[in-house]
Amino acid sequence: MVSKIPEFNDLSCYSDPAAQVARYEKLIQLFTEKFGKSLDFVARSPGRVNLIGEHIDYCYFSVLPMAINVDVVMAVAGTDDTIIRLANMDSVFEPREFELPQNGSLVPIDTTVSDWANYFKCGHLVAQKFIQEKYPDRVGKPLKGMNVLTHGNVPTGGGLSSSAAFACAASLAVLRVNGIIDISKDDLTKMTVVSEHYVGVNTGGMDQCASVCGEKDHALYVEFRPKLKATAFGFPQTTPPLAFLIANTLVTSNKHETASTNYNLRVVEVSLASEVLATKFGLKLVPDSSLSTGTLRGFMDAYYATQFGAASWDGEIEEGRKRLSKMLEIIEEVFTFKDGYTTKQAEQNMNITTEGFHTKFLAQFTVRYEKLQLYARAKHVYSEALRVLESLALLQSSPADPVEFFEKLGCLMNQSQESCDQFFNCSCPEIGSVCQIARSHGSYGSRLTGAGFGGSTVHLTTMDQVNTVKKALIEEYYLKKFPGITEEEINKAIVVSRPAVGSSFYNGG
Ligand code: NG1
Ligand code: MG
Repeated sequence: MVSKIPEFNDLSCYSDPAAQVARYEKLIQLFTEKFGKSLDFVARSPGRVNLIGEHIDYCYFSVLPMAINVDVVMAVAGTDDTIIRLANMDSVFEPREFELPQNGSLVPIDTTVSDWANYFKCGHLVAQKFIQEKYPDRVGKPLKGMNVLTHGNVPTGGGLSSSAAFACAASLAVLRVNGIIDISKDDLTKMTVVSEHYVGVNTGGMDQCASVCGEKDHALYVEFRPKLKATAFGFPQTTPPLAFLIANTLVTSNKHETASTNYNLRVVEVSLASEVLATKFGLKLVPDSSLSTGTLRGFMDAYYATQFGAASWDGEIEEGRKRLSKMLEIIEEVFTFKDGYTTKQAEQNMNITTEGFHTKFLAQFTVRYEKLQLYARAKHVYSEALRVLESLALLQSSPADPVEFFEKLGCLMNQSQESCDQFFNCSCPEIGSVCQIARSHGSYGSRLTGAGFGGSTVHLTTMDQVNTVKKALIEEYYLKKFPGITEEEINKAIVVSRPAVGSSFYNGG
């Protein structure tokens, strides 16, 4: 069944509708004041948090994120001209206005400037492409002009995908203003997955998928192979209900400055690991990553195809357990240098020349390293993929005892944190302290979320304990580490959320 983007005439898509009333009233009132006309509808899309499955999406192993209770809302009205007028309730983002090309070509984006309107433009661009592909008679004609007033409360720069939320809300608004009413989640996901590529960011797909497909009280099982797909799995309805607390360590890892030793180096190491494994077994991997090399998922499939004539793994849990456990055995044997490979050792283990090695692995991104941690990275990836499967199995098992469920899921989250720290080296001391404090004050499971090296953490707790965890983090982490931090700054750093509804329309007001 194709599921459609839901529409609401009230605020019941939120877990705290009452808290949203004032926000929506203000949005609607301000819209009318600004544009002298009432709005047609509100399009909204939420941020997301990854519950488990870190640094494995680019190896094409499935992940388990959920949409959260903070979102980007856009009050919208179509106009009779071809001008897009953008306003934002946050005064940091000044109003923007631009005219759509009269010949119907896609809206140009200047990626050399960092401007909030670019995120609207990339949402606009992918929506227009979709419209043109679906309705060829609309090629060559500009889309309609629109007035838009935005309000976003997804903290920016905290790993909660505020940019994906913004681009998804923008695409949704553009589609509806231009008469596309029945929008499937699948179509919106597919078009928005590439939207941020137009502002120069090579995102993977988990973020948009979670923002669009989120469902109340459900985690999303996001698969990347054989194709991008999100399936919602419900959390058990317990008393007390579960809650997720997301706490930003406020230690920023500047992704661009540190990429050469952090994110990009990890992408290179996992590709190298897959190639060393393939060489050992005489296999040739199909280029299947952003580096045009093999992936650890690709190796697993190739190994099973040649050894047992088996088809690619289709995601079935029992088969996944078996294959991933086998991978964990294989890496113990193949990677003899447990503490890392020099470039020379890596080359020898791949039968590749120094020149070939550089062109294939080091030319696209700058990376810096002393040793390549092939064993440790592969160990994290395969064990983390297995933990995602175990989490999914747990969600499907509808456990009778809620505490047992929380403890089991929490345990997997804690193991994920340990693996991120020990094997993927993407944690940091601050993440470690935040997790420790939370665990000793009512969190069942605590881990970093997103790329790590700083940034946000996620904690599994229950509604009745969430304030205890929050208080402990404020007293033992935020106030100690950042004396003089304001209440407002703390409130921005901590988000409490239950799994939320993804992209939707609001027609009330
Ligand atoms: P964050 O740090 O939340 O943006 C990044 C990647 C994800 C994934 C995680 C690690 C981007 C936009 N997202 O997430 O795709 O690889 O790191 O699991 O780079
Ligand atoms: Mg982003």
